[in-house]
Amino acid sequence: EPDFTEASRFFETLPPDGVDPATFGLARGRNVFLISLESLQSFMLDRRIEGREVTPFLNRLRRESFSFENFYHQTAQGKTSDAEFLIDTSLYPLPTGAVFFTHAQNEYHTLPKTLKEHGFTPVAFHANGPSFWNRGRMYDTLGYERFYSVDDFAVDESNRIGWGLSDASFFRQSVTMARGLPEPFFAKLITLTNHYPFELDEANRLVPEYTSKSRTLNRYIPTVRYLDSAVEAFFEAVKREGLYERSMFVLYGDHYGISSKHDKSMAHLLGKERITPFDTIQLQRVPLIIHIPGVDGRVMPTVSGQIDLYPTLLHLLGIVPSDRFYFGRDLFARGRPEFVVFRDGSFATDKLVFTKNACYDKSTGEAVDAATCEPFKRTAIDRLTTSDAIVYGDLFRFDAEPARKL
Ligand code: GP9
Ligand code: MN
Repeated sequence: EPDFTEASRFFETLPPDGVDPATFGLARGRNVFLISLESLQSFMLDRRIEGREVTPFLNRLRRESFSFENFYHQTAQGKTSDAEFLIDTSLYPLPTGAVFFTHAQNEYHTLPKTLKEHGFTPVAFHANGPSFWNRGRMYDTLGYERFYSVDDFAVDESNRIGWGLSDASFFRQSVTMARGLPEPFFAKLITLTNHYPFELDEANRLVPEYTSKSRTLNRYIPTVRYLDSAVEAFFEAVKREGLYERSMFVLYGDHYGISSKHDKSMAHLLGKERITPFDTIQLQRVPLIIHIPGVDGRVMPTVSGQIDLYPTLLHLLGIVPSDRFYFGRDLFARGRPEFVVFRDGSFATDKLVFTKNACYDKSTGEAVDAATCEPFKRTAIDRLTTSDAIVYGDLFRFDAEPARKL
């Protein structure tokens, strides 16, 4: 178990990010809309089901954005909240349980706190109660100035779907509230409609259900289509409120929506014979779309994960982090290693995937000699154990001077 000194030494051994001057500060001074797309997996993008596009708006948006094709979620049992933790702290979530519940009183170095130091107003919008995932407590710890929870939204029979407030109404009401914030603001918005069991009324069903043996997968298709239309309406609202040009938009999928229980139907949908452990890892890819109005984007093949967003967003905002206590790597950095570590010790590089004790060649999906993956195993484990020691031991409380320069 490393102590604080050893943990900080670990960070000191990480090579510095080779800052790309062409993208540094591209979104300087803009508001940030960080949008969690509930249960959205990348395999839905650019896909037609019975001839109909499932995510037409996101497909268009992607072409005018930095669109990451090999971006993976890294969550475990804490689901949505684990994704939030990865992004806000650039630490790994815990192997079991949800860190939002178990370590909400810890000291963390966070994105909202850093942005606040640079003049931003950090707030969160989510139409669920403050006790869900212990957000009420944890958002304080993470440094959000205000949490607009279900109590701040008008919810009635007309705008309720599945778990609660519909995404369309959630976005509309959130944008109105965001309009009154001191700028620049950092607004995290967490959607909800595309959540298991993927319920949707007839009126909101823009495409028919899929037809397979999995009712879950069948229902997922129209709720994903609905989420896409809600995001489109969100952008229209942002434009109407005059916030579009002076904002940056970061959209990410929080975690999978379709578990391995549905592999047979998933194979059917993907036109594959079966889903291998390699495919399962590749199915953990979720969208990451960074849209900066007025800036041409491009497709970004870099192998990456949610943990990388913290340094990436600071880079785009032109902010140099004042410490190096984070695991992520700026996704625009030069010479950045192509590497993503999953919570269970699985990992992916640009060429390999390691999972369930087998090593796969990414270009073929075939298992190869386990020794090929060996050099990365230690690094993956070191990261996870160092991160866990920080969380379990609340090690950042020993960092006397949070803004310490390394
Ligand atoms: C609930 C929402 C969904 O507030 O974040 O939680 P999940 O089950 O996806 O973690
Ligand atoms: Mn979720």
